Amino acid sequence: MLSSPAGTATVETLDELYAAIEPLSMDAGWRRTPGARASGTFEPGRWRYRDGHGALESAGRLISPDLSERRNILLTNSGGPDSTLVTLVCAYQLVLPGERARSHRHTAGALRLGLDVGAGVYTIVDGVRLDMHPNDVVLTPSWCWHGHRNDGDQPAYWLDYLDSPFCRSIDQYVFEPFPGGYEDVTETAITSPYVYPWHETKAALAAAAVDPSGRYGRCVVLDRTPLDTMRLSMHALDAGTRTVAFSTSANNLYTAVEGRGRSVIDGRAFEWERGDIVAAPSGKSQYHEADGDAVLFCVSDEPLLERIGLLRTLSEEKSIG
Ligand code: 1HN
Repeated sequence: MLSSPAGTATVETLDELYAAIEPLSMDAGWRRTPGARASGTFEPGRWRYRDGHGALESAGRLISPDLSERRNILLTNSGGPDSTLVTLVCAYQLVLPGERARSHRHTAGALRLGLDVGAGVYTIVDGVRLDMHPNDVVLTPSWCWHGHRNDGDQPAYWLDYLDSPFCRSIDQYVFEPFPGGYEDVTETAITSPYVYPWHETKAALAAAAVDPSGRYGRCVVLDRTPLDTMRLSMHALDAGTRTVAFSTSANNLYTAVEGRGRSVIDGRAFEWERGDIVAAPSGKSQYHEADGDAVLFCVSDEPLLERIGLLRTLSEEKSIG
């Protein structure tokens, strides 16, 4: 027989029951409205590179990576202050000429897209120097050591994408500083499974056929080194293209790499140009319009949802309830 020292079996009213179980860190399930914690708290949004660039110019005068680990500006959403979408966070980062940002590693997987990056800018991943150029995508998969350096004479601006909000949500965000702070370069890679150079992506886009669903333009998936949590793809939209609207349970971050246009997310139009980010939260309808020839980079949490059996893609007519 279980005994009930706190008197939970003997109370006479519901209020007494609530009072009796509260100090036990328990609550009555029926006090919560069914569905009240359903998803849908993340807002569609758009962040401008010119705003991120301006903030980083100021940050460049006010803070150094020695003090801050990283000089970055996070793109936040009212759905969660530390994330851009529920599983993903995006940030603009600046490394000034001559600067280095310490090496560290974390369980979160990360990648970068070069924006304004001159010569002599690189990330050191597990001792390997990976040079970054504009529009290159450079991976630092989960638990790889990584630090950044700018040996050139131009400020380097890029975008970071991480799955850290997902890792935190399942209590799996572990962070470790590199012993001594700075990892030495032991090897310089000409090519690397972690780098998608823009000249290769551009050539692949030029050769790609328009996807028959009309949702993605001419699409190239960057999957030489597939990540467990993020799917990366580049989408070339020829001038005047309007993609076919769809909604998906995946969370999608679109970055304008080239050109101008707009994305319509859940009926809201967000204009974009190079370096701008548009966030399409799970379940929201989405399509894009390109004014001139344009390229969009998409970072999606599709592989994560696929693995747990929750990836659903719906056409425009239906919506995810
Ligand atoms: C991080 O480690 C980097 O290593 C960039 O460059 C952005 C945003 C949130 C958490 C960790 C980097 C980050 C980050």
